[in-house]
Amino acid sequence: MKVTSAEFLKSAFKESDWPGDNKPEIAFLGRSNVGKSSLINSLLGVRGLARTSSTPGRTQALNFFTINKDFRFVDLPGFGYARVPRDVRVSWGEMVTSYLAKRRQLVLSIHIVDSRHEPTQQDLQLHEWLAVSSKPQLLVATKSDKLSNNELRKNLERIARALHDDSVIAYSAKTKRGIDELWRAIKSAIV
Ligand SMILES: Nc1nc2c(ncn2[C@@H]2O[C@H](COP(=O)(O)OP(=O)(O)OP(=O)(O)O)[C@@H](O)[C@H]2O)c(=O)[nH]1
Ligand SMILES: [Mg+2]
Repeated sequence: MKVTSAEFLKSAFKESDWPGDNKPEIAFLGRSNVGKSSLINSLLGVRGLARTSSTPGRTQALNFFTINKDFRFVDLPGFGYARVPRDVRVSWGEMVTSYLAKRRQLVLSIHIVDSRHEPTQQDLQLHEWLAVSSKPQLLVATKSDKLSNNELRKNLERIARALHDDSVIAYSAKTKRGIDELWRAIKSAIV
């Protein structure tokens, strides 16, 4: 995919802020600090478009980006950051589940996990929400550059087993491993 333009559109804190037109949307979900924003930036080849931070749990809104004036990426808030206050955590769940359940523009959800770690209870829960939303979903294991090939292979098997999904794509925002495969999946979702 040739990216000719990538623009930040808006942050949405509530449903009435979601964009109203019919452009298809690809959602990026996962644990706080897992590398969602880095993955978006690396896919688009734009540094710093989606904000990356070393302070996890910062992003508490849905962030919409318009790509090629044609479709959108949606960077969803990360979950599982312990220091987020309880009421914020509750609204996180509501924000994400209502987006997944209601958003008719959503054509593909990309669930991002850390290739180094066993999926958490919340990853399992997210995986179930995605299954319930009955829209296409894709599992991506990022930060693969931090593992040897042997470790990566073992961990991919473990992730596939834990989430009952054996089509997991190994990715790295640093080396761009997996970028072609990921773009292929996105392209076929938006046509
Ligand atoms: N080595 C390596 N580091 C990565 C990769 N992806 C992300 N990181 C690092 O991991 C940290 C978190 O990345 P973010 O992209 O901000 O993660 P996030 O999921 O958007 O975090 P929140 O928005 O806080 O939920 C940053 O320090 C990134 O530089 C990767 O593929 N390889
Ligand atoms: Mg982020």
